Amino acid sequence: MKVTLVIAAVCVAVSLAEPAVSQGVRTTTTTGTKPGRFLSLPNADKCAKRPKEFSYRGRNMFLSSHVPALKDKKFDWLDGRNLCREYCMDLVGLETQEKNNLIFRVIQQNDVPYIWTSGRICDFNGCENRPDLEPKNIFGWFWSATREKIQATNRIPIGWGYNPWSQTGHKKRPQPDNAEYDINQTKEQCLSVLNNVYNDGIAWHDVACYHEKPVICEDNDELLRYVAATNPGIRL
Ligand SMILES: *[C@@H]1O[C@H](CO)[C@@H](O)[C@H](O)[C@H]1NC(C)=O
Ligand SMILES: [Ca+2]
Repeated sequence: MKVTLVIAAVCVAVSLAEPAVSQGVRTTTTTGTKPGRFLSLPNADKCAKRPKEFSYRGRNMFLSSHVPALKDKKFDWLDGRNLCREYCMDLVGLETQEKNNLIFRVIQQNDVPYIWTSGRICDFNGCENRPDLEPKNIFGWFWSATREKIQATNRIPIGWGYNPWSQTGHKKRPQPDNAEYDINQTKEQCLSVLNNVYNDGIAWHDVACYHEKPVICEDNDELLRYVAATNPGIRL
C-alpha cells in the first residue's frame, strides 16, 4: 500500500489514474534530506481564498514573493509543493512554449532570481523497469502536478521554437547535468527556472531539491475538484 501511494504522489506516467488526494501521502525517499515527509492535503478555506495574481487558460497562479505573508520566504521543493497544495494548487508546470514564455516574462518583469516548478526526475520506486524513461537525464523528467512527461531534454521540444533547458551551468555543459552529484553525491532531481545565474538568460536547470526558492503556484484541477466535491456550495 505504502509503495503505491509513493508512486501516486510523485511519479508521472507510472500511474496516471491514481488519485493524488485519497490521503496524506508518504514521500519519504524522494527528497533525501528530510525523511518521513508527506504531501499536504488541500485546506478548503485556503482554497477558497487562494491568491489569484494572474492566470493562464483559466488556471490561477501566483508568485509566492508577491503574497505579503510569504514575501521573503523560500521553500525547498517539497515544502513549495505543499504550500501550493494547501491552496488547491501545485507548483507550476511549463508544458507548452506559450505558458513557458508567460512564466519567463513574469520572472523577468519582477526580477525574480529563480523559482521552483513541479518538474522532477522519475528516479524513485515505481520508475524502474521503464525503458521509455531511459536514459533518465534525457527521457526521465515529468511535471509532478499533472504527472505529464517532459519531452526529451537534449533537443528542441516538439511544438517549441527553442530548448528551454540551459545550454550551460556549473560544469559549462547543457542541462540537466546533475552537477551537485559530482560535488557531494546530492542528486539534482528537481526543475528550477534560473534567471541568468550562469549568464545564460532565463532557462531551465536541474537543481538539488533541498535548495530554497520562491515558487509559482498554479490551480490544480484534481485538488479543486476534490475540495468542491467534499464541500458542497463552496466558491472556489
Ligand atoms: C553539497 O555541496 C553544496 C555546494 O557546495 C552545498 O551547498 C551542500 O550543502 C552540500 N551538501 C551536502 C550533503 O554536503
Ligand atoms: Ca544542473
